[in-house]
Amino acid sequence: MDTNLARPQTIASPGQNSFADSLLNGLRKSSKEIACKYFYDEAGSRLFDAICDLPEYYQTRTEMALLARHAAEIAALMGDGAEIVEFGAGSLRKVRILLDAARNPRAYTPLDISGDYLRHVVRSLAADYPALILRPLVADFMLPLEIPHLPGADTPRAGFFPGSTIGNFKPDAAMALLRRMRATLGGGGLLIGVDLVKDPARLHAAYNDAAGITALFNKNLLVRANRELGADFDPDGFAHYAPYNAAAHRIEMYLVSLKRQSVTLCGQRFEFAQGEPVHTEDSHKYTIESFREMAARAGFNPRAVWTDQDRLFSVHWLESR
Ligand code: AVJ
Repeated sequence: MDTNLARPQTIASPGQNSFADSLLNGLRKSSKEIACKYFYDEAGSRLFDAICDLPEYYQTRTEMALLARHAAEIAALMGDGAEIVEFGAGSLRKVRILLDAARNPRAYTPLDISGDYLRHVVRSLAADYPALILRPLVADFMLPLEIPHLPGADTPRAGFFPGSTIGNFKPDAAMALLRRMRATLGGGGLLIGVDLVKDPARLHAAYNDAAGITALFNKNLLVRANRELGADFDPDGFAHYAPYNAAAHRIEMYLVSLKRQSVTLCGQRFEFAQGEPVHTEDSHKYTIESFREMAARAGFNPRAVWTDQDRLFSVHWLESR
């Protein structure tokens, strides 16, 4: 392994949109909101891992089973000697399935806004894949992004965006993101996991688990603001509320103020009425057809799609055309 390439390199400045700026802006709006990307500090990432193991949360285990079952076919579509580019802090368990099946993968390039997370990725993969070039890049994949080419012969790129993270974006933004990914991949394909429209009761249960882990995950935004920014949120003064909006095909997550209260953050006071919602996340669901249509509008050629027997989740291989 080339150790020069293993140190996370910063290729965009993710610092501009800090938690403090984003939170202040979101709470000043007439409909208050907190951006969902701030869920994932250390405690939040641990809570998300616990969500993935919940009996009600079918997504992670269904996607992993699809990747494992179709790994050989996926590897053939990715081609020989590819550079696998992962968008965002993915799960190492998922990428290992790909790396183990891939044909002579040349490089693994994880993009993330957290250098700490990337160092952890490199540490855990380097020993098991000695021939693989590890290219951790600190970058915000929401911004247009040009990844320098690896030295030597042209290496085909294969994108990886699992976990239905695409669902966090409204359809227009999701399409714009797909377009940017397509540009970054420079002719390479994209393997992407997408959660599917299904019985609302099943969706509701997945975001309102009996053990209350999703509620803790949601409230961790407030706990994080208290710890990192010295805010004085009372997490018990807010309720986790996650209804399924069937017309918009999405779970919407909120923290609802249980009383009239005020919170001080960075020297500013924010008032919350009793019953006032703070929007924290959207999780859009697609049909296989509606997702393929969106991918086509983003300039991809939707090729293979895999789903489970119960049609809970889908994994798509999109080619650049
Ligand atoms: C990681 C964005 C796919 O939307 O299901 C889980 C995050 N939020 N439970 C999702 C999440 C509440 C998750 N994604």
